[in-house]
Amino acid sequence: MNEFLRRVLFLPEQASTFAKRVDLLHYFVILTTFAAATLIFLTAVWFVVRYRRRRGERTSARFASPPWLEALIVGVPLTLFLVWFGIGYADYVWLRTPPKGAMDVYVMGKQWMWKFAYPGGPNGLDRLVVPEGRPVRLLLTSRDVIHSFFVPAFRIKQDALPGRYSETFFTATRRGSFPAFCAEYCGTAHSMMRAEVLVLAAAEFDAWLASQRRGLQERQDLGQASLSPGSLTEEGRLAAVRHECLKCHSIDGTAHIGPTWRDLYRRPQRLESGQTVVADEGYLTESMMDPLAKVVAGYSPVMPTYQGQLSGPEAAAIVEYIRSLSSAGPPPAMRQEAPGPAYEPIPTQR
Ligand code: HEC
Ligand SMILES: [Cu+2]
Repeated sequence: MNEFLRRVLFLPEQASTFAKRVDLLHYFVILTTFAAATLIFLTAVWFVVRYRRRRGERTSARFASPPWLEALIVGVPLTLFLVWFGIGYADYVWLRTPPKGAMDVYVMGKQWMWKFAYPGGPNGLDRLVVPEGRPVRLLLTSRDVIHSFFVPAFRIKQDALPGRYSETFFTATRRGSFPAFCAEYCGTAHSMMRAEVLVLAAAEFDAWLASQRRGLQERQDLGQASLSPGSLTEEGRLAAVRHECLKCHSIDGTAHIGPTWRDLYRRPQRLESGQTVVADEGYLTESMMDPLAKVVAGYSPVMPTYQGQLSGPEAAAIVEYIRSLSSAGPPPAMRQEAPGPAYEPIPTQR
């Protein structure tokens, strides 16, 4: 049934844990609306025939429907909408909540290519290699304009915005190669902004990752590549120095004119307004662009806005820098334009 409907509706393969759930809701909505539309059409035809005007007959002026009919007409659609909402909401929460322990991959959109970087290496263009059956969290950002990372077979689509991180996750259930697209018109070569998602068996993936890292290590030993030069973290530190953020912010835990950046990332922050927010990527970016939107409790609102002064990539780099200032050790950094190696061929043939 699932397979039949998938084909009839021209849906792509179902290659992630989301795909089937998303499709089931889709079938449910489309089948009920089809049925309702058909029913209404047939009723209309029946009425046209049954109640057509006959010679010498006078039409009745008014017809009042009984309350039970009114209740039915309101109740049935309302129930359906609420059921759809219920299923959709549960699925949405699932789709938006990456499980703990998911593997992180940084995704950067850039006119007109996708760049994928694994914490600790490697990085490469236009091919995302992932293991089957393990959750993968994508942290997306953009170097220039808004892009959107779309993998139809996984039923995921997530905007990549300049100057901030957005995230999404998936668990691939099928091995093979699946196309990924940019789903946000981003310029003349938008339609060429494609990538491949390659799903390998978990063991195969581990072997691939290890061999990629070994290659990286060898080149590093030879001085041809290194794991950290030109890292986003370092760029962020330089941008913070350049824009004199550190006049007001410390990185050692002491409060200054502004709050310290040490351990700021993911910290619940109490605001002047009495609310508490978690200092995630979105909050950090907003704090730079619109500092008065959320003022931290106990500080004067003296921070100037950096809207128009910090470029998108700079803001993203500073966020990465702040992320790295964690006592628990720096999170894996996304390398940006380091002359990293492109991926080597996959060890197995398929
Ligand atoms: C004139 C001093 C000053 C400068 C310069 C300054 N800030 Fe701030 N910043 C503050 C103050 C004060 C606050 C707390 C009040 C608020 O939230 O607006 C703050 C808050 C923040 C926050 C939220 C921190 C938290 O603990 O929730 C971030 C992020 C931030 N600043 C980033 C930056 C960046 C990035 C720069 C440089 C591009 C910068 N600031 C430059 C004074 C400054
Ligand atoms: Cu794009």
